[in-house]
Amino acid sequence: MATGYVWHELYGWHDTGTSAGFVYGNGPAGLQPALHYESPDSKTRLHELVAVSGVADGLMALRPERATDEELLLVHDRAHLERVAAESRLPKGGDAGDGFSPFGQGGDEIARLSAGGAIAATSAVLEGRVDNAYALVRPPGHHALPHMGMGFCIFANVAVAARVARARHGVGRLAVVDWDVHHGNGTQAIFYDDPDTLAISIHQDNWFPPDSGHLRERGIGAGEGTTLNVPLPPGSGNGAYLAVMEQVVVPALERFRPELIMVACGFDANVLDPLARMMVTSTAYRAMTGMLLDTAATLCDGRIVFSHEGGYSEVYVPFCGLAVIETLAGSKSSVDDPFAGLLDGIGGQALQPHQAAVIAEAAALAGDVPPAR
Ligand code: 3YP
Ligand code: ZN
Repeated sequence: MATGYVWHELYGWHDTGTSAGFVYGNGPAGLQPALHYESPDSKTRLHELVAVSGVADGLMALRPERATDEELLLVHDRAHLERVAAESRLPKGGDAGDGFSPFGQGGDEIARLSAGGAIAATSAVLEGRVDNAYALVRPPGHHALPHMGMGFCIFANVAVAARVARARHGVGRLAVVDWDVHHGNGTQAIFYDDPDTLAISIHQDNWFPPDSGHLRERGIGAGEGTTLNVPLPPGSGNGAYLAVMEQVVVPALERFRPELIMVACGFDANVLDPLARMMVTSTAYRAMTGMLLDTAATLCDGRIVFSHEGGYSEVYVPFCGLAVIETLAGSKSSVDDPFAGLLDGIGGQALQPHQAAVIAEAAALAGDVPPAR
């Protein structure tokens, strides 16, 4: 068998247009339009590096299909679907809800293809056609809420695929590990009262969305204890992220014993990212992936699915992504990360005391994750 890999050319054609970074441009107001931060480059260049490195030769290409109404309605309400569809027919497209989530004409179909990519990867893993899978999808999904898109996200790719896994493949307990640098608020909200979904998010403390992703947000009702947030201080690097994996994520997974692990795999905690202030390099992304693979092997027959989220350094995301995909495939290409030699050694990469304090608090909460019965 092999590692499944989802890509579609239309992911690179999702049109976020021009913006002043992430706010809409407005010349007279002083907001000179530039390329939107969520541009194709970090994703197309990762896809091209996967090909050029030869890693693609060992992967099983999975072709996505557009998520259907039936699939999207497992998470979203009909009004959201109708609004996106209507704006997607306009000559210049529209916005999925919060003013931070633009799309061009036809954006509905591309967003459906993105959710469909997460579904294709998940189905291939659950049907045993591949060992594990990476869905290099765009637009991202982890901020999207049932009634609206948010933070560059239109549909909740991972949550939709999770619900499809339940509905179609009989998956019961599943875990989502979100290491995008922003809080996975959409995933959290969707599964907040669900005792069968463990939603873990590691993110930069109180960045986006504002006032979201605190340690105290732990789920509600029957879902109490199945939401776990790790809000790291800005400046956290490889040492902090590896400590989170060791002390929080892996122990929480071992208690919860999911039948499937899904990873909301953003790369915007990387040291060169313009939309966050963390310092992770490909070295830690490789190690974190290895830890999750080992955990999946122990807990759930290796069933693990990665779905791409944010990450905006067009030069560095490809090397971080390659490290993850190589690890999934159990191989190492001849292409080395040329930045790691320098960036692994910069000041602050080791775990700092103020980071360890937050991690210790989260580790205590991980000890309260409801164990599998
Ligand atoms: C959305 C608007 C300001 C920050 C931006 C974050 C998008 C992202 O990468 N989310 O994971
Ligand atoms: Zn992000």
